[in-house]
Amino acid sequence: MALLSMDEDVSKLYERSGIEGLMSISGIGKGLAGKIEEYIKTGHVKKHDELKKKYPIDFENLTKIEGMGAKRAIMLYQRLGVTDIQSLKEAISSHKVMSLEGFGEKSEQLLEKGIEMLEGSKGRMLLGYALPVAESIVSELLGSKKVEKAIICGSTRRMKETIGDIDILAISQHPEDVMDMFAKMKMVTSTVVKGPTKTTVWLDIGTTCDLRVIAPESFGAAMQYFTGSKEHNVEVRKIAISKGYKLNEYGLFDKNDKVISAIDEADIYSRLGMDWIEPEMRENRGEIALSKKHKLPKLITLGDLKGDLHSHTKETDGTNTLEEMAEAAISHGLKYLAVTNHTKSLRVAKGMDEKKFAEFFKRVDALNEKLDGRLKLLKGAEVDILKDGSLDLSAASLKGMDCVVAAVHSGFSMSIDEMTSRVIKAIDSGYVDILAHPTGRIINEREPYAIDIRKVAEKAEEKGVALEIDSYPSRLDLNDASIFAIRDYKVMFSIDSDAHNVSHFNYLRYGVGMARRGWLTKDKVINTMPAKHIAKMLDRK
Ligand code: DGT
Ligand code: CA
Ligand code: CA
Repeated sequence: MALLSMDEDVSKLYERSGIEGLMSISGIGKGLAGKIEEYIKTGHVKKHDELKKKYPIDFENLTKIEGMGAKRAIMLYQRLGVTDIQSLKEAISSHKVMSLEGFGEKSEQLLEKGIEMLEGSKGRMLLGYALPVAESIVSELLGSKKVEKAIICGSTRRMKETIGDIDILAISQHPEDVMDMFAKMKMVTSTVVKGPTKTTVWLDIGTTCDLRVIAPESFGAAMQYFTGSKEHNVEVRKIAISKGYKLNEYGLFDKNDKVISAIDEADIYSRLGMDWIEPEMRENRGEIALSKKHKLPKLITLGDLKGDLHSHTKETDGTNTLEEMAEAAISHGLKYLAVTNHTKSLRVAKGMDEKKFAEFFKRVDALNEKLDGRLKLLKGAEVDILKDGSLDLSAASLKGMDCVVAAVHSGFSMSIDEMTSRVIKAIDSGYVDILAHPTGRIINEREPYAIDIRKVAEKAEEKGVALEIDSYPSRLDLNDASIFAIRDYKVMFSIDSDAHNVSHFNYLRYGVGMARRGWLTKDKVINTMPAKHIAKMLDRK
């Protein structure tokens, strides 16, 4: 997981910074770093090879289940003969796992859930992996003289958190040449079907991509159709029918099949008496009625973000220095950055204590002077919300900070009431500015913990605490559905990168995507505020 979320090849990191570099990755300690070093040098890990020889166990897939490490896999093999996911499922359904020492009923249920998550996730890929690849396919297509236009459609254009496949639309007078070129791109591993209008290929990232080539006059209609969602399209088509028209991927036609509109997407909506609808809103959640009444909200855009209020450095589980993170934030056009390292309870992330924060903040002050207004660094922490709802740093330490981000990192399996009170107690403390990744889910890996987000939003509203939209591709937390549910509350949001690396500021667009899917406008998001006002905004006393 930690390795997957890195944008840099681990071997490059190793070349540059050796075993220390490896250990700077979140969740990787000395033992694991040693094994990675061994793998980079020799292409093998002796311990792993030995284990594989000794036990006929499908470690690779079994350890993808949450809560399942090699040790447990071996134990399950020795006691129950479990070798793979199928045999584990059988052992679970006959309740053999819960009777084992060290397992119990709860861990049996957790394993069962873990398997469901793993299997349910099959085929749906994180937007954060798919979108950059879709963009590089589009730019390669556009690089060819034979392609007039190319655009991403489908769930990727709608910025859904996960995508089933990538859909791309292109205009060309030479469809066959374009399909040939597409099938030969370096990210393509095999071709599923190839025709002059539609080609489907497998990509090396593990998903498929549909390319459709259409005539120029149908571009708008095809865009509208292939952007979806299906549910949205069904409603739009009903409106067309009610006006005596026909709408399909080729255009909007009258009853004599005469084309009314086809080349331009906005014009098609307009001919139906509607305003053009942002792709992120096309989910049939009420956008069609608003569009007819010309009352669509003006959604927040990436360009509206002026700063980032959640980031990490090498001092805890980030991979870059404070100076490097500051420069990266500047190059992403940000005017302020809160540096919010982990606190002491989070040992896996080398969490810091009060003294370490004080020392670190001296460096932040010094760098702020040097930056001379190019970027304003805010002194902060991502403070752990402990099981009893108290915060993992002293009041004095928290009081001195510009931006306190609070988060749950442990004790996930509480009841909804317990978890809601725990988080509300933290919000009530008066020291918190932002509640980070409020549901704790990791897409395809960990379910959100049980929490009453409406109650949390009410308390956050009362105390002036913002709810985070964490932009990390595997988090996207709050997600679009939660944002949508509380969009009319007065509570404010903060769209943060949670950057652990200089490249992670690129993630902000995924958080913005969630916000847009939840219909948020710029005035609901605190970090759209200019640098000179943010300190006051965050000043909670
Ligand atoms: P995905 O790939 O599961 O993340 O979701 P989409 O929305 O990208 O779905 P996909 O790839 O099956 O199809 C792309 C778009 O094409 C979809 O959003 C709407 C349109 N579409 C596909 N099949 C149908 C259909 O049977 N009826 C209608 N109205 N639209 C369709
Ligand atoms: Ca798709
Ligand atoms: Ca598709």
